[in-house]
Amino acid sequence: DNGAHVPALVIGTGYGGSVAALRLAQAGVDVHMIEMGMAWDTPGSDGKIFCNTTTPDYRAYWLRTKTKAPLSNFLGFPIDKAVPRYTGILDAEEMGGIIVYQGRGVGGGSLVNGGMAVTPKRANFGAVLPTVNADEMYDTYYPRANAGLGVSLIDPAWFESVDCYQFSRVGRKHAQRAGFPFVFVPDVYDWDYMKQEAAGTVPKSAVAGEILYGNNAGKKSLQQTYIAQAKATGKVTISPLHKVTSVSPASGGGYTVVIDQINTTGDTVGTKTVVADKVFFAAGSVGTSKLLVRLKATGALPNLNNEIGKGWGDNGNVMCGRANHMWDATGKVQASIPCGGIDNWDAGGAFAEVAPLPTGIETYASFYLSITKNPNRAEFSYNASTGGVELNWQTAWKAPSIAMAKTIFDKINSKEGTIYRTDLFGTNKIWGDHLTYHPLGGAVLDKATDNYGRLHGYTGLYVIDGALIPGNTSVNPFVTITALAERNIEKIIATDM
Ligand code: FAE
Repeated sequence: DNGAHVPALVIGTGYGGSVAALRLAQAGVDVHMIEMGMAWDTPGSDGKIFCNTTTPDYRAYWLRTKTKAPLSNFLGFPIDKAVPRYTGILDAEEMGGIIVYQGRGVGGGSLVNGGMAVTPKRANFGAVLPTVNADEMYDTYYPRANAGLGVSLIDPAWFESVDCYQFSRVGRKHAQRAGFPFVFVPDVYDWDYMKQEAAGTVPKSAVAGEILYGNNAGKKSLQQTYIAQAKATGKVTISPLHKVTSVSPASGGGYTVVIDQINTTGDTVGTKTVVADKVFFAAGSVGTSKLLVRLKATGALPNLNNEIGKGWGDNGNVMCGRANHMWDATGKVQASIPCGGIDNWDAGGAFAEVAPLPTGIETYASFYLSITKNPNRAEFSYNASTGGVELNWQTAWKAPSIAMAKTIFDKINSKEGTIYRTDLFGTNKIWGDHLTYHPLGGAVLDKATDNYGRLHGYTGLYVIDGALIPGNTSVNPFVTITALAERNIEKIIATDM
């Protein structure tokens, strides 16, 4: 409420924010979470909370009048269509040289993502978070994060037989014939539920292609895990459709936090001011970076250091499709949850997820999201004339990612006698090099903050989300974001609360 004084305020309800809220509440601290997106707990007129990937409606996009699907074209036809402007679930945020996809709502990215829950190989961890003790992470915090998130593996026997993973078995065959290891990728999807979907005994979600705009069943988003546990403590309050616009030192100690309340068309309908003893920035890599860069530049938090806004990367994301021969059909029905990847990280700098193309028709296409060791890093800066925060990433900076992904797919194509699809990202365009699903960095651990996320320059301000991670995790990022948050909040509770 306007004028309230709260012990701990968390900006954002994604992975970092949910971990912070749960652990603070368990330690007896009252927590208020502020979330600009919707609660996503009420069905629409079709009886469903979320819309399907193939039929995006008002619920699909964050304040857009036209959809912005990651795959823009199919067989020569543009896919995007008009939708009413609404505080929908997926934000396709255009940052100049890159579109950054992010989840909006209580649960953040966990609402829209594929649920792929991957712990980096131990040998690669030193490059991911060089100042963090790897023993502690692999002995304590990765296991804690995996347990908290509800991570598990597909039943390998079921994988071999079920129609909806034919695309993945074809992906495995092609990988292995070209000499690459295929690895199963753990997920937070409830695999027993998916078995029942495939058997036709429960309402279908993944098997009906739900992903990107939310899953109506089966996926354990943060709403079902960390946030459910946090609410059960009775010490956590969540305010959806509230957006933090300012944080600055309060005269009597603590921080004044200014919050806009918005409606479902994105208009501000009220402004509230609260004072918080501690503030946790968990607005995601882009959200946290944009806030901090603006607050430093405009004099609200002038003592933040010069590392603010730096060290941003795209986790090397790049997409492509391959056209298979007619004898390598990938299946009309494809589960929207990927379950396998091609690991060429050490030799070629690429880890490629075998991804579904849940179109409902046979496409004879194999589709991949590669995570690559792209070394390029961008920086956020404040534009005083527009009042906006910009990111200097350039599309051409994806060139190393394409070269790394080609170490896998050129070899597969030459072995199979196949070619790349050129119709998925435009006309005559092979590479989806215009986007990322995995924004990381902007307030890097041990640079903008100390080694536990305490922001330099201000006591009681913390970063606890993907902004801490310097641009790459070698695999999908949310398990690492969660594990790092578990590590940091434990230290913060022990020493600062
Ligand atoms: P995040 O989850 O983005 O949460 C930040 C929250 O803060 C959001 O709910 C925002 O609405 C909210 N917010 C922002 N600004 C404000 C403000 N000013 N005031 C109030 N609230 C605000 O942050 N990762 C994987 O590991 N495996 C996958 O399979 C995977 N698939 C993905 C698929 C898609 C389509 C997308 C978009 C992402 C995917 N990711 C995946 C990435 C993953 O979801 C992402 O790394 C995490 O969600 C980031 O967690 P954070 O806690 O940093």
